[in-house]
Amino acid sequence: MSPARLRPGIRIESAELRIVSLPLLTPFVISTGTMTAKTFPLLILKGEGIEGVAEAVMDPTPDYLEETIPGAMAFLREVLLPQIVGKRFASPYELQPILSPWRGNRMAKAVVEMAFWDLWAKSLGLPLKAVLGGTGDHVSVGVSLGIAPIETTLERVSTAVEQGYKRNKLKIAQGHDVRIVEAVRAEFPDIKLTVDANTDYGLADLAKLQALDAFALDYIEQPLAHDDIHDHAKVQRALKTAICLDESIRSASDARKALETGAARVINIKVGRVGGFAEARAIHDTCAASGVPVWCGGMLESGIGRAHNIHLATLANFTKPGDTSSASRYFARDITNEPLEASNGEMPVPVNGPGIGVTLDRDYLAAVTDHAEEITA
Ligand code: OSB
Ligand code: MG
Repeated sequence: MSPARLRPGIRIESAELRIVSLPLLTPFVISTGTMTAKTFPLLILKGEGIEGVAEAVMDPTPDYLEETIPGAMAFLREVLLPQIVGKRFASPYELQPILSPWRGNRMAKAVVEMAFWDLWAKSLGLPLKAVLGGTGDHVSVGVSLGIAPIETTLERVSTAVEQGYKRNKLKIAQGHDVRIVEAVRAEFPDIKLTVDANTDYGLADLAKLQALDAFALDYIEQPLAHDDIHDHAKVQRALKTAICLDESIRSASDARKALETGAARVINIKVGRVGGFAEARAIHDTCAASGVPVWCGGMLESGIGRAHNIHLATLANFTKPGDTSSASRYFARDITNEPLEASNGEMPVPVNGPGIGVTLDRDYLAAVTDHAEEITA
């Protein structure tokens, strides 16, 4: 028997690449800017009569990290997808020789790798969590609350607490930090509370960050620059509160450096930011080996990206509540047929079929697609 018959793999016949735009119910404000719509590339890999789906998390402009949708679309269309369409892969790991030689562009690589994980799990008839090595039917989630006036923030926290969310994360920025945290803590003395600065501070702001030590925060997320680890270690040494790194962690090697230098005591894992599930799991394992908890971040994804996040968050060391709250907090209507709604702070793992366990609402997808193309062999 030829090796091809022993491990036939999946031949990728074609790739459908779209740009989708979903209006947000409420503008989402963070230190780097305001989002009024969620615009994202959607990739559908087709082979053996099955479809694997994933969404990419780069922004239209380089706001969160360096990648952009126009750059990613060109890289996917002209470089990555022509390298995989028409070829066979027996597992997602066989994509690595194609993906890893290219510098950076982790979000673009991730969307290809994630769509193939979904395709592969479906070909095996297994839920994505099973091939990733996760267990359980629910994951704990909290909310991420954009920058808003104090009264609005207090109302939003109150709603999230009533709904049973397991943690409230307040977006902060220069001039919008201690007062808002103080007001929320005064009204909610016992809730699990965190802040996310999305890189708005510098070493010169140490006193402002130290002032946050008074509010029993679970962690302060990404206070310093998106590409910094070294200075976070300096700040962490001067704080009681744990630092959680988001933007700064692009790989397992970054996570190792952050843990070795003491730059963080918690890590936020976003599968898109780190280039896919293989790297996300490597970071998870690196942190687990050091006794450092992780949690699953979010990028206001549609039901497709949320489903990927939820399956990932079933891995054992995701011990802190993630950001994958109910889709209905962001969108009037989602592109998936299955509603992804948390109840009492627990998000059910979607299991409508193998793979990611959600299916595309093709009619609504057509209505919210700005651009669509097909890459064939
Ligand atoms: O830093 O976690 C972040 C959204 C856009 C860009 C960066 C971040 C976020 C969130 C979103 O906090 C959380 C969610 O998906 O609900
Ligand atoms: Mg963050």
